[in-house]
Amino acid sequence: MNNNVKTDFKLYNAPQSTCSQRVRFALHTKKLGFSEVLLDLFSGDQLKPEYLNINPNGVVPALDHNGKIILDSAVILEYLEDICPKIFPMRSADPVKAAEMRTMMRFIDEVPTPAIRVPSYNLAFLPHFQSMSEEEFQALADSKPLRREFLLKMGQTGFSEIDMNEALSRLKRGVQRMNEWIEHSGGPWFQGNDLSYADIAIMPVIIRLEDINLSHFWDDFPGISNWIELIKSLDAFTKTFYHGSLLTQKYPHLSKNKK
Ligand SMILES: N[C@@H](CCC(=O)N[C@@H](CS)C(=O)NCC(=O)O)C(=O)O
Repeated sequence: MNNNVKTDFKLYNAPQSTCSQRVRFALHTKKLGFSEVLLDLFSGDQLKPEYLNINPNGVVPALDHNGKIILDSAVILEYLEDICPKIFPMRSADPVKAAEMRTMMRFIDEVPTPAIRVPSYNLAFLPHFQSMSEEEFQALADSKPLRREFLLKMGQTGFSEIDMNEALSRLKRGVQRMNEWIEHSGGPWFQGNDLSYADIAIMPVIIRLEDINLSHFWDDFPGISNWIELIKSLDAFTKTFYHGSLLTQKYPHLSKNKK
């Protein structure tokens, strides 16, 4: 711990939220103690006025550091590096390498991260949305500052096969790009020998793919299997993915889809 940093961190997050998992992982890796406020996304805690005061986007995570609110998981990761650069650095001091890492993170947030929401929502939330009246569903969509159109596109019948195939194609492109990064750097991580925030940014997407039985996406990429084994061996991983953090642990009916 950097002696100048007071460890008063409060993380508003949700166990299965992939964006929250990024931040929990980084906090654990840097050994920054934190308290948690767990939100139930299913029952809409993220849309309550008291939380919207903290994060007007109505999504998790949000980090409260000594009363200062930091929003957006990718921003929070780099914030942690800025305030605590000495313990387990995960961003290179070389500006070119740091820029390369940020380019990877932009790609991750552009392509695979939004795509993983499509199968996740169809699997986890559809039965709940189907049980709502049309008015209730419209009201729920209207209450979401960031995801109104996403929810309306999904509708109460779920994302169409076209939408699902599009998402799966984006996820496959994410996996392919990840493989290129590992091959280009020589691995085991995206930038070589050191774990970076780019690895952390995609990690929850990969774990989700594995959880929903799509790990065959990297059958031809041993570098990715090795990357997964390595990340899972870290203490921060076990702490981040405590029981209940996987979608199939929260919604046991999904495990039936598992081979
Ligand atoms: N860009 C934001 C996205 C956050 C986000 O989408 N969070 C999801 C969980 S991973 C959420 O809170 N969803 C609640 C909802 O859609 O109502 C970040 O990375 O922090």
